[in-house]
Amino acid sequence: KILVTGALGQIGSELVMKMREIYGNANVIATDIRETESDVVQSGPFDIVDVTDAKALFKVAKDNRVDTIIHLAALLSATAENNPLFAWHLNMGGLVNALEVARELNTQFFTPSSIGAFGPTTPKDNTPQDTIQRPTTMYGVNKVSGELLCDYYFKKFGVDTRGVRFPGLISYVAPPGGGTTDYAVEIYYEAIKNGKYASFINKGTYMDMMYMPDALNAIITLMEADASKLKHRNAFNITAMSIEPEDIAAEIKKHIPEFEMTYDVDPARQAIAESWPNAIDATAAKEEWGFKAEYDLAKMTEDMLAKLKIKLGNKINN
Ligand code: VAH
Repeated sequence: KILVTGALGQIGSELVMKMREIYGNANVIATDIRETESDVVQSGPFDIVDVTDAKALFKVAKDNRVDTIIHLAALLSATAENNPLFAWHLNMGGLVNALEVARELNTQFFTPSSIGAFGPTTPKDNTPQDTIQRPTTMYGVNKVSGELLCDYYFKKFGVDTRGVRFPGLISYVAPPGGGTTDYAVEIYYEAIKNGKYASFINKGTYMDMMYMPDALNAIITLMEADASKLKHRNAFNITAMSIEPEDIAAEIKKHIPEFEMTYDVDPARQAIAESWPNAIDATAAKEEWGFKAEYDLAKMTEDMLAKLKIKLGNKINN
């Protein structure tokens, strides 16, 4: 049985549904800090759990006899930068509670890291799997600490911890919450709704990105990988594309020729973006567990626009 925290977030909303398809509805227990009208809540077990409440988290894991914990509950980069102390409390308090449950119940464990775990002194192009990690954001500090803590629980207590450094994730099911890469999601919604978008990240700012289906496959492939083949654990560089706002605008224009891109740069999120790599190297993930991405910018854009036309079209028509 699999316990997912942060199950109503951008990744959780889709990962829970995919895991229920694969492993059975009753075998994926979704939890989040609140309950909403959603497929996740309606299609299988759901509990309200605050991951900073160690006892509550342990109880839901023990009562359901889980053997795998997917820990997604966290604040993303921009939100964390606005509330750094709360971010430390939730991101690190939640993580150590989840790791303790994994240790006590001897479960497998996944939690994501991010390209945000790198900083201004990290090589920006072809960023190696093993390199300098001196992030300058609270989110980055949380992600590097999280990587080290997960490796520690593996080495010290034998907990089977695994993780990936996610690039910006693009999806149409649940909106991301407070990320720096969210411009790459908003642009598709605005292209459909208004035919124009003012990006808060400046032109020429390259970041790694990935379409959600590839992110979900990466989690499941890594968790099912042969442990003896893993030279790394927390966390693997993975990416599908390195793009800047103009690249997305140009691809959207192939479908919506009248689309207009402008810039209204947010200095705070621009500064975060500039502290991150342009393009990371995912060789270790490919070699150690067969990571591969199916969606490039063209394929992602085609799918995003088609799916959002349906999703937003329904709303506009009703
Ligand atoms: C964020 N979407 O922007 C997340 C992610 C690499 C970006 O960590 O904070």
